[in-house]
This record gives sequence, structure tokens and C-alpha cells, in this order.
Amino acid sequence: MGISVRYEGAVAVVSIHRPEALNALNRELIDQLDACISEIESRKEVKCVILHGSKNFAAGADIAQMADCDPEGAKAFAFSPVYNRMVQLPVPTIAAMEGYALGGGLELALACDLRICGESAKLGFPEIGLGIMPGAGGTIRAPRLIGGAKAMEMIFTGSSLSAADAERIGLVNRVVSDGDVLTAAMEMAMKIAKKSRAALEVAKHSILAGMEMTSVTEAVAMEAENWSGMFATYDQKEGMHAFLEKRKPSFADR
Ligand code: CO8
Repeated sequence: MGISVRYEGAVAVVSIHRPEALNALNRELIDQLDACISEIESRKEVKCVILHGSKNFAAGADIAQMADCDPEGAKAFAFSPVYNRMVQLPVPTIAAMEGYALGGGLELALACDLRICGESAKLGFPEIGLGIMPGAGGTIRAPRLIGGAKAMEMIFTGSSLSAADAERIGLVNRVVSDGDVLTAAMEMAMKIAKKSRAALEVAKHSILAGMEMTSVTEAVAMEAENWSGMFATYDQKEGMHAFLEKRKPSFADR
């Protein structure tokens, strides 16, 4: 049982492994995820992160661990600080989802930048049937991603979406055959990992910061500042001169 990280070149692959409970996320797993995030943050060679659960992504937070919590205990059980750290990782992140991605499991996928799932995946927020609501970003990130009405339908009915419906409403980027999820995520990650980490970092930062801003004018000004700042990087010079010299760029991630 556990969450661990391995590295394939510049790609970090975080695996969730608690098959006996369909990868339900308990306190121990969340602490392990926190430790994985710290390790990834310290590795400057990492350019993309994949989060994967074999057979199932995660069937939610561990109901047995929280069933008898009082409000203070529930607060202490909260996963949001760790999920927020996932969001704040400086490089792109991909949730590779097979099987169930429910409740706190789907919220973890929403804390990633991109989502790929298998054709039999089931995605949903069943919390309403437990007498609660999503509590690790679901009521906040889902409406921003798929719109308020779709998010409300998912949260109020508790019904799961099929992979095809999830793709149609933009909840997932791509649906692939069952069994090909990790391979597809790795292909996407490898493509990303060929790019400049310096450029990826600024692009991710601009997108996340822009989504937090209410003024489009201020957001575009922030983007312009970030954009011009990139002309101080080695990789901007390398990328543009490689184009002009009709060769592939060799990025140095600075
Ligand atoms: N928590 C604890 N154990 C679980 C969970 C879970 N979320 N999901 C599955 N399991 C366990 C089952 O208890 C069972 O254990 P055992 O074999 O010991 O009885 C084992 O996994 C296999 O499960 P099932 O026998 O139920 O398998 P089925 O194929 O019949 O059903 C389902 C699969 C439909 C996924 C079903 O297991 C299910 O409905 N699971 C619960 C899904 C759910 O409600 N998830 C939301 C949980 S609440 C939540 O995530 C709140 C997040 C809030 C933010 C977190 C901040 C604290």
C-alpha cells in the first residue's frame, strides 16, 4: 500500500497503490503524496508529472477514516493543502485515470493540469449520497473547468459520468483504450518534456495566475510582463535561432 514516485527521464510518475480499497485515499496516502511532491519540487530536471492509479485512480477519500469525525476532526482530515501543492507544482501535471475517479479522487485529478482516462472510467462526485459535499476543491475547480451547471448536476445528483461524457464536457482532455492510459499519459509527458522547463514554468504560472484574476486587462498585462521576461532566457534565444537555422532546439531549461 502506498503512494510512490519513480522517474523516467524528465518525467516523474507518481503511483497510487491501495488496490484492496480501490485506491481510496486515507491520511497515510495523502502524507505520502505530500512527501512525493516535496521530492519532485527538489528535482529541477523534472519537466512533467504523471499521477496514476492502476486499475482505479481513486474511489474517493477513505470513508471509514472520516465517518466518525467531528467538524474539528474533519478539518484536520482535509486534503486541500496537499492538493493545492499539487496545483502549484511548477511543471505540467497529468492525471492518468483508469476505473473509478470519485470524490476526493476526482478532486485530485482536478488538481492536475491535464486529464487522460480509459474508456471504462467512471468519474463523479458521490459525496451528496453520503450526506456531505466535495471538500478538496471539487465545488471550486469543477465549475471553473466545466461550467457551473454541469458541475452542479454532478454534485447535486452524485451520478458518475462515463469517459465519453467527461470528454464531451471538457472534464478530461483525452479518452484512450483501457490499459493504454499510462502509455498515453507518458507519450504526452514525453512531448512536454522535450520543451524548455523555463518556458513551461512561465506558461503554467501565467495560466494559473490569470485564472485567479478577475480583471482580464490586468491578467493580460501580467501575461505581457511574463512574456517579455522570457527574452532573458537562454532557451528563448536557442528556440528562435534553432528555428531560423532550421535545426531542432537544444534547450538548457534556463
Ligand atoms: N473509502 C473507503 N473504502 C472504500 C472506498 C472509500 N471511498 N471505496 C471503496 N472502498 C472499499 C470498500 O469498502 C471495499 O472494501 P471491503 O472489500 O473491505 O468491503 C472495497 O473498497 C471494494 O469496494 P466495493 O466492494 O464497494 O466495490 P464495488 O465494485 O462493489 O463498488 C464503488 C465500487 C462504486 C466505487 C464503491 O466502492 C463505492 O461507492 N465507493 C465509495 C465511493 C465514494 O463515495 N467516494 C467518495 C468518498 S467521500 C470523499 O471523497 C470526500 C472527499 C472530500 C475531500 C477530502 C477532504 C477530507
